[in-house]
Amino acid sequence: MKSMKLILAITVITLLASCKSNEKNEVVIDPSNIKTEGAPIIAELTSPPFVPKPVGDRPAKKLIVNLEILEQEGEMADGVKYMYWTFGGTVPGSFIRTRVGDEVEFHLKNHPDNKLPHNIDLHAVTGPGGGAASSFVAPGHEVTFSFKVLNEGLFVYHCATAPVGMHIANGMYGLILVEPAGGLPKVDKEYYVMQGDFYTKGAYGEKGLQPFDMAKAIKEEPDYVVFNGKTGSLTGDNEITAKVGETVRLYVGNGGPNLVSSFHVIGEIFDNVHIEGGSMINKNVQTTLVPAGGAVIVDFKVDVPGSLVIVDHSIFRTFNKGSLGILKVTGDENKTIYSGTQSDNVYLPEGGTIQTMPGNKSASPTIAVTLPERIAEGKSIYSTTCFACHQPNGEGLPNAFPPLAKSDYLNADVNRAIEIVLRGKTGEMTVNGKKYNSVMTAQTLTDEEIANVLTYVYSTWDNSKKEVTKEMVAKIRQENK
Ligand code: HEC
Ligand SMILES: [Cu+2]
Repeated sequence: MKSMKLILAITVITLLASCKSNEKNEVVIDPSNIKTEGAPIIAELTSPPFVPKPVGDRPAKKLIVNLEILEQEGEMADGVKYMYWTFGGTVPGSFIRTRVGDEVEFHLKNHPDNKLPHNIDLHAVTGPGGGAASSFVAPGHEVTFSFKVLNEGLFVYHCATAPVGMHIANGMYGLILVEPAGGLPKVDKEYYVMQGDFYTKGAYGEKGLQPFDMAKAIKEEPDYVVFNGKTGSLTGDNEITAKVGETVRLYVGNGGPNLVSSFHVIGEIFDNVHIEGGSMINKNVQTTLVPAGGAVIVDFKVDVPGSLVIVDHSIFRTFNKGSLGILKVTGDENKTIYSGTQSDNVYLPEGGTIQTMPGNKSASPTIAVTLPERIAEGKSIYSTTCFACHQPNGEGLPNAFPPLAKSDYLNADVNRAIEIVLRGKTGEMTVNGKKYNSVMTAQTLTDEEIANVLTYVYSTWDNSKKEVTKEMVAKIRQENK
């Protein structure tokens, strides 16, 4: 009996010695004293926009991370190729999910086909260079280092091999999440979104393999600002989804290398934001800053159906450089929360005159000769110029932008369509039985580009397959000057 008490007393004393009190006098366990339990486990790694399963209530463990560096060509935008350097074959790199107290045994492999040495700096690591000092690895080699996970939060990792800026600019970044003991509160959907800025020799949309442009990177003038490594990574077939009534958590990182992100979801309010990925929670936030080399965790409940648009609210980046994604919410309407349009009157702040879009000149020198080439060329013009209003599949937006898909108005008169793209259009029109009265800006495109984009539009979405030539456009440009 006596000896039992003694053992108990000793245990309590040792426990207290490894704990300390915070300001509120609650006992906090020093994470460096959390013991790992059971056999080591291999970390599940995922590609964006997905994240591994939550840690839940598993104890701290020895966690083995196997990450492979791959230098590989990918597509930044339609027809725009880029040589990405990646952690795990994607930009951003594989998502790593841990909990406080884990002992991570990190295996970093540099694929033998790669040209350069690399390393990794994990912002979740307490130690020189965040691991960079111990992880420098040549092509065809593997290095191993270990660290104890001490601080909870969402952390960026990145390559830190000279020239550091260039390795990051080529896509060498990702996120590592450290959950508290017991895990983060449960939500219905979780996604991984990471912003990055890219610097190419050619202008936005210019075709072909685009080399990295160091001068633009130093001036901090990116051609592309995108989520998950490329334009369109979160639109069309790649949209992320949720159902009405579900809670959604986004793990949002910013690889930079240069720009700070004003992260915003159009049509939502963040219920909770882990500011800068740490433990402080802000509530009811519209736009949150994500520093370069930083992250945030946001969550919100989706209450009504629709397409929520994920943007960097430095808004030219969104509409002209690619930082646009969609969270598609399906389910029943709730007219109390959102009524839909109750009345629609035309309001034209600039007096309704047609303006010209400042030269978003696609410097594309490609000369399309055959019909398939012209359609392909037209498609890329469409997806950089027209899609923002007429929508990716030509479906338009009710009361704002008429559809180009199966459009009776379009198919009825090709010369009128040319005229509209050439000079813009305002005034009432009826398309497929619905009235529109808005303004389309004149598009600063060459005769050839107009011919190609219209040929593309006519050849898709059940339209009349009419072919538009640059001579037809030139004639109209001459006629109604
Ligand atoms: C800034 C938004 C915007 C952009 C960009 C835009 N349009 Fe439009 N477009 C409109 C609006 C608004 C109308 C309806 C104008 C009106 O109500 O008078 C329209 C009408 C049209 C019409 C006639 C109506 C129909 O549905 O058939 C055609 C054809 C058309 N646009 C083609 C294009 C093409 C091709 C491009 C890209 C080169 C383009 N538009 C880019 C906003 C835009
Ligand atoms: Cu590198």
